[in-house]
Amino acid sequence: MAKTYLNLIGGQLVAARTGKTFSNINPARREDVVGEFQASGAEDVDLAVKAAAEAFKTWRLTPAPRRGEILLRAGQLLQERKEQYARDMTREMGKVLVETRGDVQEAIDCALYMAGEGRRLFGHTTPSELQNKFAMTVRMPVGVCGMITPWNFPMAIPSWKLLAALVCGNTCVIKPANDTPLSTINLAQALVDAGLPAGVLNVVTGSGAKVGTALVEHPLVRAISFTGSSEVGRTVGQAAAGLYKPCSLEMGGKNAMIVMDDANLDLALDGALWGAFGTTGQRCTATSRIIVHRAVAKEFTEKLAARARALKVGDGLDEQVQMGPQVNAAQIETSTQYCTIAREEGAQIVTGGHALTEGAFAQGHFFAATVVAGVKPKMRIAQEEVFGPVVSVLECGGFDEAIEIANDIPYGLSTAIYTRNVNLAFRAMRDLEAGITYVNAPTIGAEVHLPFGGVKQTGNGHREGGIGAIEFFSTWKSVYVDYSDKLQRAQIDTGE
Ligand code: UN1
Repeated sequence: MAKTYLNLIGGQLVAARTGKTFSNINPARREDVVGEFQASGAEDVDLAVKAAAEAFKTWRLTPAPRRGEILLRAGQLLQERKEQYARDMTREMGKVLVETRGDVQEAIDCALYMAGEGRRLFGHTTPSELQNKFAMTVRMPVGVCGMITPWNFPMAIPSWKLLAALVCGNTCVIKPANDTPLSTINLAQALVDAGLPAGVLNVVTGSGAKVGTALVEHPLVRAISFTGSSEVGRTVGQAAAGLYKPCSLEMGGKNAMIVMDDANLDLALDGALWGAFGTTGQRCTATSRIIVHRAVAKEFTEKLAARARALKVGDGLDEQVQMGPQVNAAQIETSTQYCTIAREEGAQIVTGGHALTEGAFAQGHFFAATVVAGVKPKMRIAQEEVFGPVVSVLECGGFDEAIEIANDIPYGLSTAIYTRNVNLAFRAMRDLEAGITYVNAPTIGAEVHLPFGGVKQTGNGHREGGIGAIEFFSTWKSVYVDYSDKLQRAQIDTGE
């Protein structure tokens, strides 16, 4: 019998008022039920938000360095529990153990960074235009924050949002993805064990339509942070806009790696393989287009296909396995459809292009590592996010054309260029329209202390990670202190 997990509301583990649960299934072995989780509804969200609003009264007054110390302790607990939490994550999400260890590590890194932020949270002092008057800015918490998080980084992404929000003095209600609720519950457990007071963090599991919507719309929720598809993000953003709520959206990508003719080709191949097939291609930063200089395209494509074919696919809990399953049947369906679309558009599937269903693969949701060649910039396979192990190779005649192709998409998250020409590297850093650019490294692998996010349909101008997240989860207050003992009028008493 699989274990039943409960919501965390006001410091208590409680069942959903709906009385319903849903099963969390291991995508590598469907008969393995990771657990039963609460299929919550609007009433559960209401209770959680009210608990968070109550806890805000004292949490906002807790000195930020004290808040940071709790995060530091949580980071230490995550370190101690890293292996168990990584295994839980591979079981519910599918990605291989080295990667789920990395996912937990990202939460640890974030905890250490945000713990330090408890002793910074810097504002400014600035001269007043009047005599005997003092001016400064201070960061204030926003209030109760609602978070909606995806399944591909089940602990890292919740940590980016929660830990930044918490150190700033906010209280939180988080709705994790239905495919991966356990990793968020594990993160919450570490925070609770580290001493986070009751109600400061609340976890409500369930569907986006019921729990997500109720969270966005709840009048006591003051800010929303969402990571997921551009389609859902638009709905979340529209709802939040109608309620005048600050809303951070981090969404899709169609990330390009440019490989110039002077590149170290073996290095570029290593990068392409990791960027395209790491996390089974299910990262918003995944390398999904490789724009290769014509002079090296044939050699590069052949070698990439050979490397892709040689990848060991299987259950991520097996240390020998290099690429795990996709997270669920719907993702397999999407990958399959995009391979059909690519064929119909006239591109060639060089390797892969289909689900893996033989033998042990039949028990899970596996898809072959896929390389598509002969892709033209305007094809759907070159424009739309697949979120699976499917990478397109496009040819270019030179640097300017490469940049043009790279930018000719609706998204702008991550980009990369492989070249040994320092001038081209700097031009790429300047000209690629994206929130992130890598030189001689693949499109994945952002570190927590740098701003994370993108332009165009990838985001709505906010950033996660480090100081970017602090900006979103705090609000500025400008404070003026007049110690002249007389009425001084700004803009009027100019001293002339
Ligand atoms: C995501 O794909 O949604 O930069 C996040 C990276 C990871 C985070 C990815 N650190 O690839």
